[in-house]
Amino acid sequence: MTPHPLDPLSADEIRAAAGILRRDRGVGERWRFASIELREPSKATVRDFTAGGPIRREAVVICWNRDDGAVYKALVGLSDDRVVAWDHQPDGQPNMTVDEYHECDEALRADPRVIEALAKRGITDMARVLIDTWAYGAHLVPEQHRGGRIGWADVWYRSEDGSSPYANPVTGLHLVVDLNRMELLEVEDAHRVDEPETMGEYVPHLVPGQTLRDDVKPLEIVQPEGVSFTLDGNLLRWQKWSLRVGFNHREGMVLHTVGYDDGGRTRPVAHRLSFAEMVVPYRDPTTDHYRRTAFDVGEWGLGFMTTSLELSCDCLGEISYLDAVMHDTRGEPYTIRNAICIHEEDNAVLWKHVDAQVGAEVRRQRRLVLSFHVTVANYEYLVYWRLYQDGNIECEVRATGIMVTTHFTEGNQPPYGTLVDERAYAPFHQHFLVARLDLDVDGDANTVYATESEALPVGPDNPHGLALVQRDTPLRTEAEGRQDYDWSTQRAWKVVNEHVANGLGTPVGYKLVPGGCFPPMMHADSPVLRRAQVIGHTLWVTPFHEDERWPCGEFVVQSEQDRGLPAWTAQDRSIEDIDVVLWYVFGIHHITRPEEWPVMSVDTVSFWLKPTGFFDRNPALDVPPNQGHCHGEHRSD
Ligand SMILES: [Cu+2]
Repeated sequence: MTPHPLDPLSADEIRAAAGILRRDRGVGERWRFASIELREPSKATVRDFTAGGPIRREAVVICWNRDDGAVYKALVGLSDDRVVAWDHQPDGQPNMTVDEYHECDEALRADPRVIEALAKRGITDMARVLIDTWAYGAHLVPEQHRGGRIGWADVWYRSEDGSSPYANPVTGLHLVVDLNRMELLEVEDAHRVDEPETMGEYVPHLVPGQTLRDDVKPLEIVQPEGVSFTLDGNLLRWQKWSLRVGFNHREGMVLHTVGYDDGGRTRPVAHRLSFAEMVVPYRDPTTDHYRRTAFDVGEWGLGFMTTSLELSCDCLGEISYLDAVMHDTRGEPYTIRNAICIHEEDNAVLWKHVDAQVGAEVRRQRRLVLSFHVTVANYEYLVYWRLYQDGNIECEVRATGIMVTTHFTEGNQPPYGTLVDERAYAPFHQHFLVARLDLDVDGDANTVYATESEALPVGPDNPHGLALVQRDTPLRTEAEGRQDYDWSTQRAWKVVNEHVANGLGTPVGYKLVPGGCFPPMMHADSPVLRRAQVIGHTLWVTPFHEDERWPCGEFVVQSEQDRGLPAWTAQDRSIEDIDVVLWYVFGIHHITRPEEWPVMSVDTVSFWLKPTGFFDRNPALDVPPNQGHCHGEHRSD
């Protein structure tokens, strides 16, 4: 493999970054490392890099001292073994960590007050109890604990060993904990509900009377001559596409330098594609749920939450995997085996026409899929980026896992969810995902246009009222860049390079075709919306700035207000003919269903990036026919 400046940090580099801070900044035993990641090289460095050239490696580290709560952000020079910057962060709580989650569960299960509260409910086997710690907004932290690193927790229990904890919520019992001292601060024993007879198990031997279907025959994917892509380190090439695969603790998989080969020249499409935030507000104001707003990217990190993928289960066929290197709060690296799956899929027909003389001319569509899966407590998110032979890029997210449920007493079902089991409802909630799309369409001087259809009024030129025209409106400033989906005009957004024309003489572009967008449906003064103003619009556009990465702010744990997009865009900078970043908000408005219990089949949403005048004609004309009779010349009659 050829090293590249965009390669994620190795285990040795992570260890070195932590070691340099321990040595030079007195980072001791009572400290935790929240994150250690590559400081990505500038665009110019990436553009000018040639294989074998010198590489300067730097790590960005967030760490804090548990004794006084002081948070620091460091830039560590790995190439020259020194601390380049060491900045105190007075108003930030770092991301939640895996170590805290486990330590908190253990500490609270051993606490006499928790044991007592559970005993009152008839639960005495503490080995079957799971305590799920959540972060929350500053406005919800009890007054007397403000300023600390505070979590709140739900309690769940397994009815037998190996059964699902999420099958059995301990309704009405919540804990507030100081995460730096690992100390229980409050036991909120709000109310008790007599346990209903629910069935929340999904593992076959735990489902009463479960027999599995016996009519599912094997379906295998075979590629006898191997795959059509190559992977050199993190450089991936497939069907004229090329890109670099990155990975970090917060965004999980990142796609860098996505380009398409056009007549021997790699034309840039995107500099960087990733998920920059996910906001999941539960829309249930009752005691059990009013704190439940997750920021799965900013609080927990899609990288930290990534799980290993298994052949023939998660991905079918000829698979290449990439591992990911993460770290614990002591700065010790560990490897997530098979974190990213790369493979080709057949996707039915690409194009087809049947002509009376020639017969059928058909091409199969093939796509290259890069995916990773995360598990955040009860929920799974499966992320798929797909490249197509005709220049399309599709980003799909599937949500699965186990819904949060709560029990209620007969006749008292809250209206904020759906009945899914006996006296058990699953609260409504929303999953807002923010895709950060740093597009570079044939270079970085781009302008975004809102592109909309307009039906013209009836008139002499339009006697039947049929005339439809397309209006393209340039978005010139950040204020204009705040856009909402409009069903009535089929609004989409086109990223155009005015300096490059296609063979037809029109400027080249890529269109963001929206999908899965929905409004926040939240009062303007809602403290949740104040922390996540990004969800107030479908699209935001900013001029590229390397420090502008997190739409709800760098530190979202216990945040009061959004210090990301609303703060940056308040400058109302020009976004015309410049290196632009698109922030696309989509996701799932999750109105829960009985069929999603006790385990939820995937709920799928996606959006597309489609070449729009980027090519002169269909770039997939040259896709060869499959063997078989899908090609006119093979006609037998
Ligand atoms: Cu959901």
